[in-house]
Amino acid sequence: MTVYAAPGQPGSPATYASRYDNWIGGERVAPVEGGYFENPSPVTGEAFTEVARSTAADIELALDAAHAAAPVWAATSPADRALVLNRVADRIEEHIQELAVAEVWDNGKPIREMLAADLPLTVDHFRYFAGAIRAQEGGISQLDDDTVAYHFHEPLGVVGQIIPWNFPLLMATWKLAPALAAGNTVVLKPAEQTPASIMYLMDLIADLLPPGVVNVVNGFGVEAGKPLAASGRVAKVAFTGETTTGRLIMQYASQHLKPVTLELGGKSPNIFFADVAAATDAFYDKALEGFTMFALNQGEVCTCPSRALVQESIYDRFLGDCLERVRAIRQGNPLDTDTMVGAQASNDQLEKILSYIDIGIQEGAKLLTGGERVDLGGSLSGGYYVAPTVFEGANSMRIFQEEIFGPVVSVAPFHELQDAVRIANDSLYGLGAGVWTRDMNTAYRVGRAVQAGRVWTNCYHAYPAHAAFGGYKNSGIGRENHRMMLDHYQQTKNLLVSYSPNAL
Ligand code: TXE
Repeated sequence: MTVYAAPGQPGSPATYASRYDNWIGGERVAPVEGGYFENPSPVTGEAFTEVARSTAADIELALDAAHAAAPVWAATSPADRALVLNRVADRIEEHIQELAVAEVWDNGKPIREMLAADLPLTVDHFRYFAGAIRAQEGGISQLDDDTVAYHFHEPLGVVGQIIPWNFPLLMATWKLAPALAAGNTVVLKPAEQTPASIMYLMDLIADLLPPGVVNVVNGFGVEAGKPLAASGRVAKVAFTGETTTGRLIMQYASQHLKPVTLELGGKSPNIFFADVAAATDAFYDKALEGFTMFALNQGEVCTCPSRALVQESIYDRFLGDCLERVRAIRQGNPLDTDTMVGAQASNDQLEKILSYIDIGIQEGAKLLTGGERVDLGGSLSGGYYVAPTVFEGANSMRIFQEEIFGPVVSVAPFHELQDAVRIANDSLYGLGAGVWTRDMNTAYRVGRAVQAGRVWTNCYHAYPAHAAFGGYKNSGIGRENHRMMLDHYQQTKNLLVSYSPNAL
């Protein structure tokens, strides 16, 4: 067990400044209207820094810088762009503990996840797109003996990116790496709940990026996010957040006919077939672990497996074993490497989760464990901690239908494969799903029938850079990760050439 010291404390690898401005044109730029807002740490509930509260004027400044940098960056060779991305990856890797502590303090998540997942994935993502852009090829179609169609990839230009607070550094990376690799310059708006670790990163990589290639403007959704998404000076808007906000983003972008990619909410089903109980102990154990994944990152994951469907013949035994496993989850100081579940990212989110727990109880769901705010005592008393919570109920209930975005899972039994698929698809969302079975025929049939962009089979919450990620239905438009993501950040130029010496 290691307990890292909080930023600024003796022995801590990280130190936050007391104030963060915007990052525009390769330097810190104060907000035009001079406003700042306080940024609390979810670990303690205490403010630790203040951050620029930007408006449309700051977005314009950032767009000026991004446009000034765009022609040079677009003309930079893929090999040289890849070099920059690889250097960014190396720098993050060199400062992994520092960034881990910084983000834990800003977001509340456990440090072991930062060290084992978020940051290694961040590093790998930059490296993956550095490789992908070098390997990208255009296409040539021979239309007849004299006529050839060439297809070239071109950057879109300046893109706007708006991200949420659940994985601040990783979400910034999912957006930045493909956009930069493809030759675009960026104006990025972090979530107002977690701006600090991204500003920390910008300081760390300042010398690696040509000025204006990445610009970060802080602030609130309507004040700073809307002018970015609505601007006629962005060629595309990429957004991750709530489904209702995604609808607004699409409306804003439609004014200038700009393409959007939207990664939105989810209510992902995790389906356990009876044969997991007859499998080896190791596999059964893995399935139990798969059930507990609803609490990973405090449930603040768009693919949180927040509905568990268990085949009725193993229901009692499996659920009993799952509950034992859930009660053993270690919740505590997020800076302690033994902690598995930390703090919710904001007080608003804490209250939203608690209100859904009330809704579940009122609509007659059975609370099997958890269901309360946790007071960890001492300096952590003001932090935003919620106990991992398991409800039993029916899929028609609000706690099965609406995104809670907390460590809450709602469980129901199913009879046979068709029931599992029907219940799984009885949702407005379609982002992720899980299937647990030793029968690969069942896994395949369920995997193809469930309406979700990603279906994990006998695993969950893996996010490799080279697997496509994105939603069906109300969970979004477009994909992230995988080299196909480059297409979302590029324009296709077709040259259709006749080499015929003859007149038409
Ligand atoms: O999301 P928002 P919030 C879900 C989750 C959560 C709920 C609310 O259920 O409880 O959404 O979270 C910016 N124009 N998810 O309110 O508002 C905002 O500043 C332009 C799921 O934080 O969508 C932030 O940067 N931008 C999700 C970003 O949008 C606007 C992750 C996300 O904030 C804007 C987060 C506007 N009008 C929340 N309004 C996931 N799928 O991963 C807000 N923003």
